[in-house]
Amino acid sequence: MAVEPVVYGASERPPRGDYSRAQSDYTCAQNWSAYTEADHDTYRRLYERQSALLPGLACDAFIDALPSLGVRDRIPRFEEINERLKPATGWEIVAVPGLIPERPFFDLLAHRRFPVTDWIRTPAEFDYIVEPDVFHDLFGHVPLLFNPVFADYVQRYGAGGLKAHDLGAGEWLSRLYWYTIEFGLVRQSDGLRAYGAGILSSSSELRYSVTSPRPRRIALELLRCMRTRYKIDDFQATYFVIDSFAQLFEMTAPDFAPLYEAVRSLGELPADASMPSDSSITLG
Ligand code: HBI
Ligand code: FE
Repeated sequence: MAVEPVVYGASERPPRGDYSRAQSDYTCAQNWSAYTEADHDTYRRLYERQSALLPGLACDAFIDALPSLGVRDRIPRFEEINERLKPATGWEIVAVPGLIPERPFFDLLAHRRFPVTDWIRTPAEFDYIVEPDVFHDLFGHVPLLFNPVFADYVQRYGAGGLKAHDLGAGEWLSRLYWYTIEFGLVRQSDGLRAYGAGILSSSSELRYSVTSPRPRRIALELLRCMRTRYKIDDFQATYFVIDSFAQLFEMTAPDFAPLYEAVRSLGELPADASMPSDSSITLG
């Protein structure tokens, strides 16, 4: 799943999805009865194919949490998931018509409300869709919100995003989102595994990200990550690797303002950059 987190002004037309039904915080109702049999069938087939690919490629925490989504043969009702998610980590999922502007996005995360696109791709888009749909968001993002440490990281990320936005550093913080929450890898005792939603919901990038010798894999370092542009329409050229969600959470404890100054003065790097200070992670 390669999707450019769209950061657009309020004046530009939002992408796919009818935003007139959204409230001022961009949330809308999940009109579950509007899904067609074809929609439910698409979800079921995507879930079936993707869940079969997980062993040895997805991180243990994701595999353990996936059953928390509940039904797998149709698109779940969001309130059914929230009945389990709220008591688990204080999070709830809210329906949105699609990608939303940066600030409201950060604000939702900061308040433990994860925006889940409510429409699903057409059967013709089964293998590839540009923007996140309900399968990407539910299957890719929601299971790890049941993991307390990761759930705390996402909330802290949202709070940091609000500050970043006000400092004009939203784009740099969106790189941290991209290289962790969307395309992050974690080193387990039995090898590299994916935890990023963009990888976990992709039938092709999942295997590629943890087995291909082509991409760079480097230990996550915040400044390096925030300097590094990402690719939106292809597999990542670089994957950033953590040792645990606890490490990720601790790394993001300090105030980011000094980091933004460093990004500003050092400038950005291409997605396939290789720096002498990189700590490369080898396969196997
Ligand atoms: N909106 N619905 C939705 N989902 C996202 O993942 C998302 C978004 N808007 C902006 C965005 N992601 C990125 O720019 C974040 O890095 C802020
Ligand atoms: Fe996503």
